[in-house]
Amino acid sequence: MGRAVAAHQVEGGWKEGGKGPNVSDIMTVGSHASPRKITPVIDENEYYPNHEAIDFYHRYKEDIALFKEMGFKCFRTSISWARIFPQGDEEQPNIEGLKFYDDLFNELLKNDIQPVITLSHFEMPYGLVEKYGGWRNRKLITFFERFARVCFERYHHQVKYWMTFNEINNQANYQSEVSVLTNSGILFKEDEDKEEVVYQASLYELIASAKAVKIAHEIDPSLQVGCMMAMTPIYPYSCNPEDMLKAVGANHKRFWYVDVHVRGKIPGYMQTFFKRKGYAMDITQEDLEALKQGCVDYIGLSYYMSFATKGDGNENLDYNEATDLCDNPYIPKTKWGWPIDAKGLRYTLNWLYDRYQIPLFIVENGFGAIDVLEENHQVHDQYRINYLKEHIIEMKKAIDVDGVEVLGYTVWGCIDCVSFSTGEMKKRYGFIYVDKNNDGSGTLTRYKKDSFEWYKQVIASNGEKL
Ligand code: BGP
Repeated sequence: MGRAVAAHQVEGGWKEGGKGPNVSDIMTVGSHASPRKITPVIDENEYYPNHEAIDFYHRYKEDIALFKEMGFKCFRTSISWARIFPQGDEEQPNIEGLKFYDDLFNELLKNDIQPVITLSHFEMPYGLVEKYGGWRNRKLITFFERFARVCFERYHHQVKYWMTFNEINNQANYQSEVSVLTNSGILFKEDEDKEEVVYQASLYELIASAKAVKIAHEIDPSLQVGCMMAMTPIYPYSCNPEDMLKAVGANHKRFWYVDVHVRGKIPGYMQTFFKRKGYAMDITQEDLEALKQGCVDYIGLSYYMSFATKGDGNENLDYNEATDLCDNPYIPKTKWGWPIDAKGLRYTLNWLYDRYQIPLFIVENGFGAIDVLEENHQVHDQYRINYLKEHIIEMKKAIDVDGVEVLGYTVWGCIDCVSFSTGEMKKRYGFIYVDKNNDGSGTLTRYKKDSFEWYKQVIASNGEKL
């Protein structure tokens, strides 16, 4: 048991150690009501939360001491691709960037905390967007392979558990410009078919992921490389067969990525979909072979919520994430409109394990809330404890009753960090409060929340004492 973060949401130091700008560095602060702005050129009048984030780049030793105190067994973060290849297309890596992660991983191991690492967690060098158009360009496969090889060679003694792309399926919502930019480095052109562009980029990423898995196993057969899915199961609104079928189609569109990662081939329902839409996907025999040879060892997943959908008579079971979801009357929502459904975690673990029969690793789950720092520097976040407790109970049922194989559980945001979707600091997940506000003000001092002591005993009892 442990916790998780991502490089761009905690590190800051956006220009330090030779790092180049990455896609999250050009996004401003938004809110649930208004999305983050994407500014291809840095605008001096805007505030960019990821530039300093919570300054983990300079304070990681202090933070790891707190993780140790909580008893973390593992800690998930990512490697900032732009620290290693500042523009993305260099032949040689940036040594100072590599050195930063040597030190970070050593510090974790010194404290008996195993690093669990994602290669690309919603970030990539912005140079790859400007020069190549991001993952719309096949050349990215080679750049990613190079990045992956450098990381596996350098860190394979320190890191055993890896993931290739964070929530690769988040771009199934291709209407969200933030999701598309952070997943695949794409800025849309006017009048292009967004869906087609995103599916092609996804295919290139899946090929790159498979090649990375193969490279990892060649370098060190003991490495475990997983994929990482945003698992938001889509329930049928009712037992009406129309709703049931619509949900089948919706889950296909959201989770076809897992089929490719685990089974090493493009599922039939996607092949017929591409044909029907007239999408001429660029995929060669060699690519298909690469997919077969790069099946993942485990499925990493985030679980925050479930969705629901209603049938609409569409014979092709087409699904559009922006328009085809409906409210589920049985479950409440957070302030940011995220449905809270602990039983959905048990459902998801069963669904995945029945289908793929390989180990699962819950690498994100958590509760984003507005916390209040009291005058005595306490934060009473019982709501977070309740949320996590309910989810851990359901995870245990999936393991003990349903026989699902779960490798681990890392809660999102051990320490408050920049929200991915809105860029806000006030959407907090941590057990450790960071004094920093949405406009960047604050001392960056760390304070323990009530959930800190609670999670400490959860880890110590391996989930027995909740
Ligand atoms: C996941 C991402 C994380 C993270 C988390 C919480 O989708 O992998 O990077 O931020 O969600 O989301 P948010 O920060 O938008 O509340």
